[in-house]
This record gives sequence, structure tokens and C-alpha cells, in this order.
Amino acid sequence: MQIVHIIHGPNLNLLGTREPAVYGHETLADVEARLSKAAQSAGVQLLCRQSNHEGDLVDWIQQAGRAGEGVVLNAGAYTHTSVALRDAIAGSGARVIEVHVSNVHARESFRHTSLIAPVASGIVVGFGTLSYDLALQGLLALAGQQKS
Ligand code: CA2
Repeated sequence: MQIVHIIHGPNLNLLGTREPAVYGHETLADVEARLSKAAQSAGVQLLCRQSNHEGDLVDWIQQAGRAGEGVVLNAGAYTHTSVALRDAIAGSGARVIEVHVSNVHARESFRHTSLIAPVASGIVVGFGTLSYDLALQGLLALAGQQKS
């Protein structure tokens, strides 16, 4: 069965507990439960992980890349700062869809830059937690296109 990695970066464990005006009311567990249902209907297995540590994210991206498995990645604030994550994506050849819950372009200017975007296969931004669902759908569509 095809495996898809859902990787959440720093502070996303707080989703649904604070700043609801920016990030909404759903927790990470709520989002993952919904994604799991969509994955099940698509016949795909999800591996969902969150870490506040950059190196964990690097390891998981490399692992997915080595195995030829796709990634839905919300790198949180590391999106705007991490050369290491960009290098992990480029170096491992992982197919990554970058996700943001909030519309980063309507926020502070330091959030307008993504070091990941140039090496991502697609980007979904600003649809609230629905961004994750759209990203998974996009990733599966890209994988399907590659097979045919
Ligand atoms: O909009 C997104 O998904 C972000 O990746 C979220 C990051 C932020 O640094 C990015 O610029 C955009 C922040 C994640 C923190 O999540 C929280 C959720 C609830 C309460 C506090 C933080």
C-alpha cells in the first residue's frame, strides 16, 4: 500500500488550543482523523508525525525521499528559515506538498518567504486546516499522474 507522510513542524501541537482567529479550532488529532478517512478511501496509508525539532523533520523527509514516498509538510516557522529542510527535500528527492493553515502572505513580511517553496511540488496556503486535505488530494493526484 502506498504510504504518505504527514509531517507537522514546530508548535503545531498547539493547533486548536490557542490563537483560534488565525489557526481555527481543530486540533492536530482532529485534522489527522479526517485525513485518515480520506486516505483510507483512497487506499493509502498515512504516517502522521509532529516535532518541534528541525533535525527530526530532516530525518523524516530523508526517510520518505529514500523510500520514494510523498510528504505533506507544514514546516511551521522553519518554512521561513530552514536551509536544512530545503536541502533535505532537494537532496532526498522527496515529493513534498508545502502546507500552511493561515494565509502567510497576508501576515508579517517574514512569513512571505518560503525556503521550501522552490523545491516543493505544490503549495497550499490559507484554507485553514482544510489546507491539509487539499494538499493530500493534490499529492495523490500527482502520484497518479506519474503512474499513468
Ligand atoms: O499557517 C501555518 O500553517 C504556519 O505554518 C503556522 C506556523 C507559522 O510559523 C507559519 O508562519 C505559518 C506556526 C505554527 C504555530 O501554531 C500554533 C497553533 C496554535 C497556537 C499557537 C501556535
